[in-house]
Amino acid sequence: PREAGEFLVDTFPKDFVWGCATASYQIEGAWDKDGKGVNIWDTFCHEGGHVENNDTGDVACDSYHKYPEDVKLLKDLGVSHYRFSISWSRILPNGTKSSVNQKGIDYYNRLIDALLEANIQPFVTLYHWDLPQPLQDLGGWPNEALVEHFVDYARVCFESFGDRVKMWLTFNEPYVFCGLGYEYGFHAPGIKDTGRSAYQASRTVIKSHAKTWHLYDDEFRAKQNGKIGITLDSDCFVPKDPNSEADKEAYNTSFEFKLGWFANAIFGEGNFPKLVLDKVAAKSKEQGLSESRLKPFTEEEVKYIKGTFDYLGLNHYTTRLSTPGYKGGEADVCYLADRAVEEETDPAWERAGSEWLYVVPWGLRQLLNDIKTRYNNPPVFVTENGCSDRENAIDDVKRVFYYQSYINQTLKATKQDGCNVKGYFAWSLVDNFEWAMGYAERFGLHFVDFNDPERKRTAKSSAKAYTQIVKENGFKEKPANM
Ligand code: GBH
Repeated sequence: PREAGEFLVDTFPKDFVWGCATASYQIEGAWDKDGKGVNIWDTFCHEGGHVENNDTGDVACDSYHKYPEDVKLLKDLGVSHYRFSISWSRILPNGTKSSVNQKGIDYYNRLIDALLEANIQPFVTLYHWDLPQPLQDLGGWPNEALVEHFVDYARVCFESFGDRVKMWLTFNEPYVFCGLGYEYGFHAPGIKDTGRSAYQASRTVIKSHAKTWHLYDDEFRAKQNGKIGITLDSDCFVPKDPNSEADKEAYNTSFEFKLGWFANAIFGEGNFPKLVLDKVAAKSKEQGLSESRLKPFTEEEVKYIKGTFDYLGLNHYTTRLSTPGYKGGEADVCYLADRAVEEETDPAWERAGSEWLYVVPWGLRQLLNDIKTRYNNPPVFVTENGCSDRENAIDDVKRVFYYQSYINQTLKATKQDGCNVKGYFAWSLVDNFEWAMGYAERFGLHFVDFNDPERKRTAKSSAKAYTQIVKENGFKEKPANM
């Protein structure tokens, strides 16, 4: 049903995980401290012309120095877990295992120990978009040589932190960093090679993920006893006209070209979705190419990749209405032409502070149900969900509503629909560097004053609302504003 329905007063299962999420480049700052190497976001920001206001992550929230304050904020929220990412360039300044930087390892040791001291469990993402520049100089993710480098880096992380970190994620949102990084060029490294590089990058990323999962499984799991998955992002899609066969097909195409692109090989039947392979192959043929621009995995690769997960991390923010179409030119060679679906919005939907973000709480419930149906109900952590503003609001009533309503839909999916949801992470703990939008869009439960050298943090109303949800493990009563 395309509506929120009645508010559900109920609680989550006893062992449900509550947390907040951040990412290294977005919060750490200290871009050149203690031996850290340069990464693609350092380069992209310093180049200028790519980010609103030419903002950079040079200082960001200065969490490299202020992490004890972040830990205190987490403790005050009452969450059991903190999802953060490791900066590859801090650990391996030139990207490869020939350059281990002990000072970088020390930083994450301090952070992890401070978390555990506060009884908060680390949930660690190995890669949240900040590729070491020297590896981009080799071609970046479209170059399959990166598989070995990623696995080397993962090994150093498991060896250094795996005694205390029990929850791992290989990648954050490959759809975004392959697409925005190599197809559209809106994100670092700013490459616009439509219809090819993002597809190639996706092969490297999926192989890197699988090989890292096997590494953990073969060499670390028995001793360290942790778990490892991947975080994928997806909007919820629905047919624009629920009664139109063409729109229903478009909904399926949207799904397969977004979540399916990365999920099908790992969580699904194996390989890229047949629909995606067929569509890209057909377009490639039309374009006179002898080979498809998206190369399928071999049978051996399919077997090696399939099932390489302990859980799915899901980042979700918003919803789209799918209908067939492509507004570009006949001869275009690109992802959007391959997909040939327009993804629209409903004028009735409330908007947030980001161009792309519409507040559609029921979308999360539907997406969780889609995942349950399509991938045999895997364990899912909602590893990001949240809402932006451009008003610098401390009394952020919209964000309060967003969390209450999206979490209530998560509760319905969990309790009423039987979706295997294990935890929920709010994006984000603090306002931070919002990629191409710089500091103009804020997602934090805590306000950060970016003009203050101390980067003072202030709890917003949403921090209080989230604290209550966490404390009640759901909703003991309907919130007054709902
Ligand atoms: C997440 O991406 C990221 O993991 C996180 O780092 C980020 O801060 C957070 O969301 C909030 O954005 O207008 O064409 O440039 C969510 C997926 C990817 C959705 C970028 C919006 C912008 C598309 N987002 N996308 S475009």
